[in-house]
Amino acid sequence: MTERIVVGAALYDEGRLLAARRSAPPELAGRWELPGGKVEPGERPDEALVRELREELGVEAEPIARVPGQWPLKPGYVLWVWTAKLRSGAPEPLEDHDELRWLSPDEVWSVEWLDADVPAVAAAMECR
Ligand code: DCM
Repeated sequence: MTERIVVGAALYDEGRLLAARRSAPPELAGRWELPGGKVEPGERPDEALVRELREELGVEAEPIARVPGQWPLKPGYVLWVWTAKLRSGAPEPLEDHDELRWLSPDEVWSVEWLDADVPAVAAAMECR
C-alpha cells in the first residue's frame, strides 16, 4: 500500500510558531495543527505545502527544511513536516481553521495539538 502524504508547515516568524485551530471535521474541530494538507497526485510535497499555505492562510511561504521523521495519521496517511518562513502576507484563517495563534517557545505546549502533531511539533522545535 502506498501511503498518502499530508504535509504540515512549522511556520516560524520572529521565533514564534504558527498554530491553527481546526474547524472541521467535527472529530478534529477545536484541536490545533501545523497548517497543511494532502499532497495531490503528481504534486511535489514541498509544492503542496506552498499551495496549502496560500489556500488556507492567504500567505506566500518558503519551505526551508524537511523535519526528520514522519508521523502516522489515520490509516493510509502519513504526516511530513517542513520548517517554513513567511515571505509575504499575514496569515488569516481562510479555510478549515477558525483561529490562528503565534506561539513563543514557552507557549508551544499551551494548545491542544492533534495527536500526530505532538511529536511533529516536538521534532520541529529541534529544527528552529
Ligand atoms: N492532519 C493532521 N495534522 C496536520 C495536518 C493534517 O493530523 N498538521 C490530518 C487531519 C486529517 C488529514 O490529516 O485527518 C488530512 O488533512 P486535511 O483535512 O487538512 O487535508
